[in-house]
Amino acid sequence: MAEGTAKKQEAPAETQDLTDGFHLVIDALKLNGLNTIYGVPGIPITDLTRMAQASGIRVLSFRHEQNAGYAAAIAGFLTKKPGICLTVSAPGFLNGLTALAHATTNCFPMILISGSSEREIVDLQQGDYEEMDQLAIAKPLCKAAFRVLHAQDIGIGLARAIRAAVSGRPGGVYLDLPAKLFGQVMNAEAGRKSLVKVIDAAPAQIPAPAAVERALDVLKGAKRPLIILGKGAAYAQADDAIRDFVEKSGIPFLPMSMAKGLLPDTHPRCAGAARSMVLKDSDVVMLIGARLNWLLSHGKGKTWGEAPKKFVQIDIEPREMDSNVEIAAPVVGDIGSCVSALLDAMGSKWDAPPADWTNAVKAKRDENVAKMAPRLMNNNTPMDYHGALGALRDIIKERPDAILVNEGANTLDLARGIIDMYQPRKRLDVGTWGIMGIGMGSAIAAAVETGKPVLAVEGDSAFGFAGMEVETICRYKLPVCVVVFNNDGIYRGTDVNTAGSDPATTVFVKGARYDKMMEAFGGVGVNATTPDELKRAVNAAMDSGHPTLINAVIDPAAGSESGRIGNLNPQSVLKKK
Ligand code: ADP
Ligand code: TZD
Ligand code: MG
Repeated sequence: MAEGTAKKQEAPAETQDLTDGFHLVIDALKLNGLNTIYGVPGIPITDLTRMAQASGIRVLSFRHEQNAGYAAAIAGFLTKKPGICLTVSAPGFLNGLTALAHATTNCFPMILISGSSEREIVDLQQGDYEEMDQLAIAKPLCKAAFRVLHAQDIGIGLARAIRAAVSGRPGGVYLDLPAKLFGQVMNAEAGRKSLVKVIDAAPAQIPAPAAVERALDVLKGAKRPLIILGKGAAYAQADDAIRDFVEKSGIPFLPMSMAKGLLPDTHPRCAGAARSMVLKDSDVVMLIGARLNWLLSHGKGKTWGEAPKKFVQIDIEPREMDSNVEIAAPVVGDIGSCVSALLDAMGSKWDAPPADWTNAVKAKRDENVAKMAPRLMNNNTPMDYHGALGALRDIIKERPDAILVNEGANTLDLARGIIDMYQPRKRLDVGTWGIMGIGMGSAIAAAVETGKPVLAVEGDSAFGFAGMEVETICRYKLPVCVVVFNNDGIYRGTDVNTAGSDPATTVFVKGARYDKMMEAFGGVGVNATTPDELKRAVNAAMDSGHPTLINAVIDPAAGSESGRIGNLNPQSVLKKK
């Protein structure tokens, strides 16, 4: 009561030219164009969320910090500005930390700002409310971590966080703000002067001319060249230069999952549907913003075949070179600058790759597309993945500016192959870790940051990691259509536990109706049992922009263990068949 009354009173004249930690944090964010916060309120940041909202910052209040963190991470990917996630101390901080580590792993710029307890008590381990040495815990899991103890350092603290997040290889940054900081008062004018507007936060990194020449020499010597576009290329927003380079060089390109759409999957040079062949048979491979990690079988082994390879790699991180295999021509710099420099140095005349190679790639691709086509047209009930995804594929073709969010195992791997993308940064998925649970946070951030309709295609298990955020989607009235591929479980819904009455570990309640979850919060729920029903329901959702969840009933026997990566499962020689 007393607190409420005090707040309503006019500030005394002598305090009117004062500011405090709350206001300085908000002013510093706004000064740097950071106008959206994803988070969960509570001690000590509840008032910060209120005051931020009052100041015009959009504050998206989630049901769990991990989802707010995933939203911030993908906002960073979409905008090239650090996505901001705001949490309370200890448990809220830890809930956000998975997302911060995910952002760092994926090279997405993000800042996790967490309130924390009093240093004096934390350092003496005297048991404060939600006590935890958060800075120390965050450090190994992010690109940089900072703590601000004095209100006059808030501007510098945020400037350091922004630069660390977006410069060089982007990543996650932790900013620790102890409770006491928010109430610290200082002269308003001095406060204003202490803020920093970060100039040129991610400076261009121009490649050395010799590196550019070396790369072109290697490409010129190629008989069967291939370009691999990764999500770093999507992030770089150098879309025109990349298209020009692919088209001028005439080299077939293979998009990694989140680089799909950088050039349309239907582009004549796209080798997406001939992936196995181009990886095996190519002789020179140029990586643009893609790492030779597990997703590319580390650049060696069966996937890459017998043909000797030479690699050209464009990356902003010099230490990425030779991480898995020798890189014959490293080009270190930002992708926009590197690709422009390559285009300039290519001059007006550039010989296309040998026609027997480009024709062979095209033939393989056409063959695979034709093989797949009839499966995508089936109208089976219960649906299989191909029938259901065939319907969604048509929808994205008709609505190429919609954003596709995708997670699951079979639901992910098959959708990636089946749904063509036509525009850059329209496909958001599980990223480098293959993490489940990113879907709802990604969908919310995609809708908020772009204003475009979002289609989230979710395995039933994947959806469950963050299902409660359908309330958030309804509360903010976001144009998100969630399709849950409900096959009663993880990979398949058919496992049986023969040892007792408990269900098998991979199966869920049979016949569950996820659509009812959306209805509980005022959204639209639909149960779809055929591809036609599914298509109608998604089109209606995307036309109306109303939050919608479609429970797509998928044959529990249709999937395979771990989708396309079953080979990564360790096998016990003692396992009973
Ligand atoms: P994918 O999973 O799609 O193969 P990765 O996440 O493995 O992609 O690789 C992305 C790479 O892009 C990282 O090595 C990162 O350093 C690099 N990168 C990110 N942004 C830029 C940029 N603006 N310029 C150059 N390289 C970048
Ligand atoms: N936990 C986290 C955070 N990430 C993970 N990747 C997993 C667990 C393990 N996992 C996968 O790799 S896929 C998956 C799990 C639990 C779910 C697959 O089931 P689904 O998709 O229903 O989402 P399908 O269509 O049934 O294959
Ligand atoms: Mg499933």
